[in-house]
Amino acid sequence: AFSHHQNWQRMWRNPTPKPLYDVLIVGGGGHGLATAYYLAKEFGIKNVAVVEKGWLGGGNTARNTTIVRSNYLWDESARLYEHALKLWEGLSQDLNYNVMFSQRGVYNLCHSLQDMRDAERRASANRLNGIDGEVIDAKQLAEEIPYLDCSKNTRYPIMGSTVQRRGGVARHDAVAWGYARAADGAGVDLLQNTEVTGFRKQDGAVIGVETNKGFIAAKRVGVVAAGNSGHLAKLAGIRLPLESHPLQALVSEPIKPIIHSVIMSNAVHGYISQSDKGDLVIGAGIDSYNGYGQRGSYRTIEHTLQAIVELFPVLSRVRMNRQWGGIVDTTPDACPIISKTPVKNLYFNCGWGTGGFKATPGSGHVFAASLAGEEMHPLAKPFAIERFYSGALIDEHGAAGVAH
Ligand code: FAD
Ligand code: PYC
Repeated sequence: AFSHHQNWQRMWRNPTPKPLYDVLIVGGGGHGLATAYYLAKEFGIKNVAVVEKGWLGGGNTARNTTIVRSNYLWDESARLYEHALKLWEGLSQDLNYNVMFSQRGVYNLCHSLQDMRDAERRASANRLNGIDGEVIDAKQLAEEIPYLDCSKNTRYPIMGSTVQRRGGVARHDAVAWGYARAADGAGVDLLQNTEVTGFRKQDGAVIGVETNKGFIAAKRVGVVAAGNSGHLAKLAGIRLPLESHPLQALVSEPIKPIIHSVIMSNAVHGYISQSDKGDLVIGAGIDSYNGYGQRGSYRTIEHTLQAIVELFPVLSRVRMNRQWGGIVDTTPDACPIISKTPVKNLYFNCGWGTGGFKATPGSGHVFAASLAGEEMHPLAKPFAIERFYSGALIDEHGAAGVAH
């Protein structure tokens, strides 16, 4: 069957590391690759390497459920995620790679009067920031999502929902591959199977990284390692307010199109969309313990599926095909850290927790700008580590897709 699949071109080179880079990115997930791409493309810094301990896009980028939206409550985060959403809207063209961004709408269901009040507040805050947001009642919801149980006979009856119609889903692997190919084309070295094991410092500044393949010197180092960020910070002699938790997802056998949007409920605690292939893509909350194993516990799977069947009783007989986990790095205020550190020339971009896929283009763009200049990008400034000392936290627990 594959006999005619010959002479395929490599998507990117497999280069030998140079002795010195202007910028070295630790972590070849979507955020790291996007950072490298924008450094080369927009900020003219082409002597860049991405160092990845495994394969490109094999971390949370490959493990997430691909929900993209920008309906965050507070100005700081709404602006950052909206910056990302605008980049999503032109990303396939920009990368010349189909990332299958599908703006099919994201619904956040309300099951109580307080949910409805919170929904009104968030949608209003979104609109004040120029972000689309609506609140609809259960009658309209039932018309828009016919198989959703909007009856009064459920344990937690649905009263209404927010909807961000520009939200949706994308193809996660394609995002990593598209950025990787474009970064490589712009001259970035993508160094796979290269694990950072330490940071070399001189006079309080980082001067490069120790890896399983030897030392690589760099003028600036940006760490974008998601669930492993706390560990890397420790190697650099820094403590970050991060906890690493498993977050699971699962997909069903493929079925005919039945769910045309993304539906999330923080009350019954589950969310669902349907991939173009027909699989139902399902998830819920983090596993509560800390850990680095990329799997989770059965209790969480059972809880998740209870929630999905509560929302869509019609799915009760659908069989699940696969389940997996990623390791998410959560912060006390459910917001990322995009920051310089006490070590000169060492930057961290982490703490995206359960919700960083949607931010991939925006995170990469603002991080690249910050690494290229002396000042952090204005959209990144509120997310500095200093907020945990000053108390200027940005509490986005309410807008986080999954509770943690
Ligand atoms: P990653 O893709 O994890 O990349 C980090 C990379 O760093 C990895 O490839 C890792 O191998 C590498 N690395 C680590 N340590 C080292 C080292 N020492 N040396 C070299 N390389 C190293 N977000 C959403 O917005 N929407 C969703 O629907 C959503 N669903 C999710 C569902 C699940 C099950 C999970 C686990 C996460 C979900 N997320 C979602 C969160 C999202 O996946 C992440 O926030 C985002 O993908 C983080 O991207 P990243 O590039 O920073 O991390
Ligand atoms: O942040 O929207 C989100 C999300 C959904 C599922 C996991 N994270």
